[in-house]
Amino acid sequence: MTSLRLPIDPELIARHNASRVMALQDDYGALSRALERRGLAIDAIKARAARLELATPSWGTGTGGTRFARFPLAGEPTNLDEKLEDCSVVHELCRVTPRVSPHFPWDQMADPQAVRERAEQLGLGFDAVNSNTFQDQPGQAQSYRYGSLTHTSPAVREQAVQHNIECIELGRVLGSTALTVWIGDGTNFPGQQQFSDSLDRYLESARKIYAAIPNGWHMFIEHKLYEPAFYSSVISDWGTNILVAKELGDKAGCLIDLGHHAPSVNIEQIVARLHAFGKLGGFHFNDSKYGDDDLDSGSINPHQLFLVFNELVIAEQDRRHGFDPAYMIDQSHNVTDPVESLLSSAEAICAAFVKALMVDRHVLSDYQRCNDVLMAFRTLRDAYALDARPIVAMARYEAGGAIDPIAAFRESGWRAAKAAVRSAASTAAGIV
Ligand code: LRH
Ligand code: MN
Repeated sequence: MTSLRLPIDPELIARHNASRVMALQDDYGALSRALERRGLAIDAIKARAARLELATPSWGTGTGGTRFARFPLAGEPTNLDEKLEDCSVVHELCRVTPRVSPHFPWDQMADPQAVRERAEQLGLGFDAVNSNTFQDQPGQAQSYRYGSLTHTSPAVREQAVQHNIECIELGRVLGSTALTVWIGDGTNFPGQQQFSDSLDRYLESARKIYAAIPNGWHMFIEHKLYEPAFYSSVISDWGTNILVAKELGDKAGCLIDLGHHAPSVNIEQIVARLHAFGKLGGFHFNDSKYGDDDLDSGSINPHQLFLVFNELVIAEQDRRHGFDPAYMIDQSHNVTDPVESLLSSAEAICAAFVKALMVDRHVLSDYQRCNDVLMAFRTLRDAYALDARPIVAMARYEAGGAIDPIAAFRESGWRAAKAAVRSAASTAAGIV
């Protein structure tokens, strides 16, 4: 077993917590009394919250950009090892992000076994691996200009299938148990492609990838309404996604990226539907106001995040075909320190989950049964209005994390220290 060498001095976290624990215990006590009045036990909620695990996106540790520009941050990671270091800082401070989701070839590695051991040294494991057939790599034989798994050329499709199989092989060594397949395939003009032929080609390719999925693994299909295609996307919505996942087999599940839907789509209902049919594979948490903005989770619409977790709490209590969704963050940090955004997002996701755990489900189902519409709504809103932070912070504190992770990160001087030793990042435009 590799010996643990965490990046932030545990002494710093202990000092940080020592000056904050009294206030936390006071807030926790007050919330405990408020929940007791509702017949809810705070420690049971805290215990469930403490088991929540999120995966950080390796690509989220660097500053992201748009097609217009990217503004690098001094001291941001410039290679895989530095990305893992920053993911370790996030987990050490918040204690809910024990795994990293890598993206290939962005995280290309010569020795995956050595990377696995390095990650273990940093207290990390690996979550779903992500393939990339939405960009052409230097020296690539076939171009993905007109698509990848759905391209009209068998040679292009085969190249894309082989890339996904290579990702699985890397993932096996890293200890991952899932492959996420998102493709940008689609059209910009009516008539550019035949919708059904494109989907037929997708299924032909996806079946080849599915055949290479090891036992105990999952294949997550990620749908997206638009971008980079702006007229039609082959896997555009949850409907196409669930049909494809059912076609492929039990190891296939649907991945919901919160930013991949048209504005005002009821995403929480999609969660309930996918769960009802045993195809709720996982999530890419982020937030958005307009398109796939990849903003920090809970930063724009925290109520939607609460409603999504409300459905997840219901699903966990009504397991039907089983319940084991993968929770991953997928964001692009254009104007904040990526570590701070990941810490802030982890906090928002935990808080949404805790608020959903604070719903008085007995009272709610009584009001639903007798169609007391307003009281049913108010029962949900009452939980949303409670302050989840004392439970999130207490669970984090008891797990050895920082009571205020962002303050602790700033107290550590991590970014300035890394700016002194890491090389300057490129200014190339694009999300990573
Ligand atoms: C596509 C997406 C996908 C990743 C990429 C970085 O928009 O959400 O999950 O491969 O972002
Ligand atoms: Mn995504």
